[in-house]
Amino acid sequence: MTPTPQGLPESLGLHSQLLDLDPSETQEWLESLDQVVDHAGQNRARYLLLSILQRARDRRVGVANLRSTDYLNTIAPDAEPDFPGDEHLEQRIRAYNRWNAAVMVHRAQRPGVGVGGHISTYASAAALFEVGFNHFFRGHDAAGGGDQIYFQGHASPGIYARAFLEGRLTSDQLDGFRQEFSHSGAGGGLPSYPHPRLMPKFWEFPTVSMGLGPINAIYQARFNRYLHNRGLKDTSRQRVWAFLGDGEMDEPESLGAIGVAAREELDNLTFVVNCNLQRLDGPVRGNGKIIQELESYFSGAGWNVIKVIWGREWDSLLAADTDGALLNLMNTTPDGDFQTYKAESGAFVREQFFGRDPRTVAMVEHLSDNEIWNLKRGGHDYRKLYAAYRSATEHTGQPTVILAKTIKGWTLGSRFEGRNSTHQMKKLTLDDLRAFRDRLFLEIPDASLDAVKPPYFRPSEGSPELEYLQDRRRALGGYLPDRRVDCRPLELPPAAAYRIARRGSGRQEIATTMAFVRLLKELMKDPEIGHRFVPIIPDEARTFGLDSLFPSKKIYSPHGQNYLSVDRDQMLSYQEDIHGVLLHEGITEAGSAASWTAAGTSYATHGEPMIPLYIFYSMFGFQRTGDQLWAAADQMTRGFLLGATAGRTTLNGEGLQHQDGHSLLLASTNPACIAYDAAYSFELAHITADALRRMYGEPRAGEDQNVFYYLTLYNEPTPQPPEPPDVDIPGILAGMHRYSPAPAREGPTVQILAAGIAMPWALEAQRLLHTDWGILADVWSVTSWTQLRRDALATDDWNLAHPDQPPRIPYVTRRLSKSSGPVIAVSDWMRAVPDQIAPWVPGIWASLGTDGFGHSDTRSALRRHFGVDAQSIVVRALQQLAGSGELDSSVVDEAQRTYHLDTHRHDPQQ
Ligand SMILES: Cc1ncc(C[n+]2csc(CCOP(=O)(O)OP(=O)(O)O)c2C)c(N)n1
Ligand SMILES: [Mg+2]
Repeated sequence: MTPTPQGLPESLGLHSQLLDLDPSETQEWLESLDQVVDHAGQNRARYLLLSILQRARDRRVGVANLRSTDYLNTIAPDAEPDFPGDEHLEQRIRAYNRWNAAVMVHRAQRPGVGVGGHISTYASAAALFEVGFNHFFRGHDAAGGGDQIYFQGHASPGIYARAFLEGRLTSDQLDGFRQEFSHSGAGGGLPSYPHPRLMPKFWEFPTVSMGLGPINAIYQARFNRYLHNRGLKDTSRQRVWAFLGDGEMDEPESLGAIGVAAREELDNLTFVVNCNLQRLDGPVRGNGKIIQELESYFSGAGWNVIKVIWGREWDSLLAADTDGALLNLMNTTPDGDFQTYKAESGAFVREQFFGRDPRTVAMVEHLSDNEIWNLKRGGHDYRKLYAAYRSATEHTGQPTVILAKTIKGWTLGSRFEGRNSTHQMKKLTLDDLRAFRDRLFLEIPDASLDAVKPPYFRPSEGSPELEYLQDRRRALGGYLPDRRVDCRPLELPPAAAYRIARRGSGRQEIATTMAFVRLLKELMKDPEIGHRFVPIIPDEARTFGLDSLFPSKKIYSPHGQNYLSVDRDQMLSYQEDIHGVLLHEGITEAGSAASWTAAGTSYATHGEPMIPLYIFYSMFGFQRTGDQLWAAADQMTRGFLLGATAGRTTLNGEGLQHQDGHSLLLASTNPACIAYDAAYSFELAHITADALRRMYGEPRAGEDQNVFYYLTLYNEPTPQPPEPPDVDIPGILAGMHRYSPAPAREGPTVQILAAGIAMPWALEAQRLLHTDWGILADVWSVTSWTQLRRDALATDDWNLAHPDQPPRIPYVTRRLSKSSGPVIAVSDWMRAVPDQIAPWVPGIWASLGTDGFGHSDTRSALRRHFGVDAQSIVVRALQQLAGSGELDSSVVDEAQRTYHLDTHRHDPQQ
């Protein structure tokens, strides 16, 4: 170290402000180190320092861990446990799976079908999965409940292949891979990837959108703890496994939540990263080392890291590496080279890898090229993997990541192994097939190696391999994946729970957000299901009034509250508790969406229906985490999404990035999402009651229970009217009800369709039309444009399919056909939201909306800017009447001038 001006060693920040209590002792230690370096060399010095660090760690001396270690297996050979299985039989089983997985994809590529699939990923991951299937993954029947396994999505052929060996899928079904409709054979086809919605008795966790598997697995493990800590279910024996790609780790979602897992000490979580060094196009880190990089990230975040880099063949070489020459090569060779070696030959590895140092050349002199070629990677060595999994499952206090080095396309032959194109290759030539069969030692005669339809291989029933495989799964609690839904309908809250919401707020002005929170508080008191509500909040509890739940429900924290809370004396103090109910996620919409998914699938995963309510700035929901919500739909999540601060003009002052005029449009694209845009508290009451009935009550024929609800909530306080005595509840649920009819008399009439916060504008327009222009108007509250559209689409489809029967009429058409006059729709959303129903609206249609970016200003200024305020509605209605000849067009001009709209016109989209 270079001395500083004061004569002290430069600290590199390691101990910059620590006092040296005994400088001469320090000096002695430093000199001893110098001596070792001078006389025994840097390698020896390094070894000694690492040993001292290890001892310091064992003795609990508070020194930071190294963030990366040598490019070696974490578990030393002499620390590996005995392997308890039958290695030979397991190797045979693996060979059958490898073959069937590849053949299945190959056959799906047959002429006339050509739907392909992925071969090389499973080929690299087979041992990673199989050591789990044979020794670790606990099925649903295991004592204490089973494990939850997130399989790498595009490795699905291998999972199907195993289910085939287990006798759960037929060869006919394998032939239906990626042909869900066109394959009419017994059992139909198989979806490409893990899609619970498409294969609901098999797949549990959708994973194929890269990055969502890792984050969802973390929050699943955390939710298991939550259930446990709240005393709802003993999940102490259940483990979450996530199998991930090394390329996949580039997704922000993959690494973005690893801190949560460490902070909450999720030792019920194991990540296994398949480090084949390749992604789709080429190397993951050609110039670097992905395993080392991931090691630093994970260990820096507080995970237990286990590297499985080298197979057992390397052990004796490393044992002979007295001066660290081999280690040096391992440490310094970039991944791009490691990839290339495995696409070449033993001679190439001798020359290009070992050949870089005369000492390593000598180390492998006694090995033939073939033997060098046979120096395997750790991720293909069953015993090394077993040791890693065992260590991970026994480790406490931290989640574990296993970084396993493999070869993409392993055993598929030189056209596949390590090639950049391997990810996209879907077919084997006859030569490939022959070589592959020989490599796997399969008893398939040459004659049956058909180039288009090579046979699947399944040993006879009763063979030692099948017996072994079945025994192992029996001992571990049954087959996986296996999605089961085993829960009874819930007893729903009585009508009384909704009384306050239906009564309105009297003269008090409250936003619908507050109205909903009040309703939620009532529902959470319900003795039957109150405890099942799981509010999920990314740091906006105070904005939405949910802080009122802090004292009674408390914020979940596995560590309780180990500090003196600053606001402990206040009514709504921030209270963390191990039994807390609220999931306060911090500022992470991605984490919240993952939590919501875990809670909303608890009815299946745990047989414990939970009712998650995730409340967020509506702008940061579908727009920011739309793909997660899509995956949640695949996983058949049930629950509530609450899009608070909805609308482009209602969130006071915030402007472009916050004001949401389009999330309802995005929500409409998710088929599992039922979206409502309620105006009033009483509407919310009926919608919520029906949502609970549908998702958690007795199933009804023809109604999918696997849906979730998106309710928009506004933050503008208005008086919440009481429910009208003759309220049209079916209308509220179907998507529209006539809230304020025109007085029963003759005269030009318009139909105003308004939604959410636009209702007060519409009612004001109704008044102005009448008082200023003598025009009548019916005002409808449209609670769901999307549900009206879906009904209309379904009706059209039915009519197309039943030409011989009287056509059915869509709900929206039916409701409006009895009313007279042009129709004008208005909402705080872009016009495409109401325009969803335009094709089915009888008569003249016009919509007003908030197209364009949001701006910062007062609500009234913004509404004028977008042309959606009461006066704008009036002018548009008059224009429609003029257009249909019911009014002179001069009235429109006059109205524009009266309301000063003539000077205000410009295109808000500019
Ligand atoms: C979000 C997302 N982006 C892109 C893809 C397309 N894709 C499928 S597999 C793949 C490469 C995966 O590489 P890696 O994670 O290393 O897995 P490997 O096949 O190498 O095991 C890509 C980019 C995807 N499935 N999801
Ligand atoms: Mg990869």
